[in-house]
Amino acid sequence: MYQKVIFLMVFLVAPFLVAQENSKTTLRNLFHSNAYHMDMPYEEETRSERNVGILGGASLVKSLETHAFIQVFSVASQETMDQFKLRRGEISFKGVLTDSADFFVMFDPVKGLSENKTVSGTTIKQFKKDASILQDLGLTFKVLNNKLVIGQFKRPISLEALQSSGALELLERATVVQILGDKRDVGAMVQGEVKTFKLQYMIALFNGEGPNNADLNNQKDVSGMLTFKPWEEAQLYVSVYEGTQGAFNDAQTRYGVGGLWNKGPYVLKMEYLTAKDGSIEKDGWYILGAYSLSNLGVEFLKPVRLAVRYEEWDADTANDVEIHLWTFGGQYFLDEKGASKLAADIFYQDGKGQEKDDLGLMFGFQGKF
Ligand SMILES: [Ca+2]
Ligand SMILES: [Ca+2]
Repeated sequence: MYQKVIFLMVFLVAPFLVAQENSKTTLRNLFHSNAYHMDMPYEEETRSERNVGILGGASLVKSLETHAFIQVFSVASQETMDQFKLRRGEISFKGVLTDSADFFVMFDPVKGLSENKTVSGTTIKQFKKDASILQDLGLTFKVLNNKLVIGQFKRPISLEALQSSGALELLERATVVQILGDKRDVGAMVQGEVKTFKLQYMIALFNGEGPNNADLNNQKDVSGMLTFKPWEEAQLYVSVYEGTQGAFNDAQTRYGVGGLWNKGPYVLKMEYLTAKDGSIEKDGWYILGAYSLSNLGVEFLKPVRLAVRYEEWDADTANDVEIHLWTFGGQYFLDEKGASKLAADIFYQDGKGQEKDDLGLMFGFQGKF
C-alpha cells in the first residue's frame, strides 16, 4: 500500500520537475492545450485586465465570464422512439481570482437524473448514480509552470471526449468515446508541456466513482494522457486509466490511442479505446473525416461542413454482440466562429449477434455565447 502511495506521489510531482520555469507567464497564457476545454471557451481571448483577478483588485465584470450553451435535437429512427431531445443546456462561470488562480463551475439543468428500470416485470423510475446537474467544478492554479486542477472534471482518456461538445464535427461523439472516454470524476490533475519534445501531459488522481459521488473504497485511480504535437495541425496521444470501483475494488481500466490532423478545410480523427470493468472487457474505435466547403468559392456553401464517421463498439468482447455504425452529417454555421449552428446526421447501424440494425435521422440546433 505505501509503495503505491509513494509511486503516485512521484507520478504527480515529476511533471513539475521537468517543466521549464518562466515566472512571468500567467495562468491564462501558460499553455494552450487543444485537449482540455471543459466545454467552455476559456482560452479564446486574453484581456490584460483578466489577468489581474478579483483578488488583485479587478472588477467582477472583468474577472467573471458567463457562458450558456444549448443544444436541441430531434431524433427519428426505426428502432428507437422518435422524439425531440433537450440535449444540453449548460450554464457556466469562470472566474479569475489572481494572476495564477481561477475557478470554474458548470451546470446542466437538462441532464437526465433518473432512469427506468424493470424489476420482475414492473418498470420503476429510479435515480441515477450521478443524480445531480453539477458537471464541472474546481480551482485551477499555476504551480511551477504547470496547471494544477482540483475538483470535478473530465478524466483525460480520449481526445474527442475532451473536445468541446460545441465543436464536434457530428452531432454526437463516437459511441466508444461516449461510454469510455466522456466521463467526469472527482480528483486532482496536473497539466503541462515539455516544449523541447513537443509533448503535453495530463496526469490525474481520481476517486474513481464518477461525478457527484463519494469514494466507496480507499484506492485512488491514476489517469494519464500524453500528447505529441509534431506540428501545429497534428497531434497523437496515448492514455491510460488504472483504478478500481465499488466497495469490492472491481477492476476499472482504460487504455486509449489516437490522433487528430486538422489543416485548412480538412479534419481527420481516429481513436481506439479498450477497457475492463470488473471482469467485462470492452473495446471500440472510430475514424472520422470532415471537410469544410468554405474554400470552394460558392457563397451559400461557405458556412457548410460535411463529415463522415465509421465506428465499431463492443460492450462485451466475450460475446458476439457488437455494433458497426456509419454516420453522415452536415453542419451549417450561423456565425463565423461556428458557435451557433444547424446540423443534420443520417446514421446506419449494422448490429452483430442479437443487436438490431437501425437507420435514423437526427437534427440539431446549437446556440452558444
Ligand atoms: Ca476509489
Ligand atoms: Ca461482443
